[in-house]
Amino acid sequence: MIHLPGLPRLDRCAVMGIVNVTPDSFSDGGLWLDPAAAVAHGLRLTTSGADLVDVGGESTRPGSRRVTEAEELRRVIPVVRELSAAGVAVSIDTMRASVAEQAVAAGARLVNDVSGGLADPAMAEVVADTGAPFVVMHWRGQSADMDSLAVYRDVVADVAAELAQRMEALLAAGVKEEQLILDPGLGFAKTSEHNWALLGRLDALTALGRPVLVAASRKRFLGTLLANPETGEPRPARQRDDATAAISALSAQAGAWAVRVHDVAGTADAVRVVAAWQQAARRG
Ligand code: PMM
Repeated sequence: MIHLPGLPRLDRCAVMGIVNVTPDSFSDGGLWLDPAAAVAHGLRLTTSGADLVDVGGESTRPGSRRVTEAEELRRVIPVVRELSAAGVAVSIDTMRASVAEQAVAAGARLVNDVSGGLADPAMAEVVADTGAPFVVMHWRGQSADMDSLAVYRDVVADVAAELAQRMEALLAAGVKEEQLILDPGLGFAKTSEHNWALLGRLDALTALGRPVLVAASRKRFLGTLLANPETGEPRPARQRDDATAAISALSAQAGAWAVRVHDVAGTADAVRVVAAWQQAARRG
């Protein structure tokens, strides 16, 4: 069983629910911008079966611009503090070391950095100092220009090699191996084909020896897969939750440590089905 410092021990794939405290995230932008609404949503996700709640204050949708540090802090810190005080295991989704540091001081137990420590040179030191688990997502550049960076020789081998390099750099900066969690970064400098290739070969990431987080929830490649056969229109983001739950089940079966989702209920059921199935298979 995987154990990460400060996080609950589970005998199944963990469910990370999403609270985006942003006006512009692609599927829930503007819904939880008010701190009280964000806290209420985080508590609802916990009741629906989330093991962790990921709070973010900056949208990373393709083409998006950065928010200021002051604005990001203003959005996330009260939400992190209140959810943590209510006993929720909170994860802070940020590329900024200062935000990570203050969020951990406010009770966050995990730092989720979509840049894997690349966007802010101070991140590694903060993560090393806090000792909190750290999600190292595969990332090649800011969202404003990431689509032009989706060029790979072999996407599975390249992403695995780039994550291995990141792990080495973080270890050299004082982060402990037991803190590291890896994430393929679906949709970040990746086409639909790249995303599917990475999902189909999750074993290439689990082989790196650290827990793997899969964050496919409502992403564009699901909209493309489920496009209206007549018009070719992508399936709208809010109608991609059944497909997301299917990905959660398959990720759990493939050995993912956790899945990060907007709609927690379907995925909470899916990971329990997989755990029961695997237990039965072990009994033979
Ligand atoms: N994707 C988004 C935001 N945060 N964090 C991790 N670790 N991995 C991801 O793929 C990821 C992330 C963008 O999606 P959202 O708007 O649904 O939060």
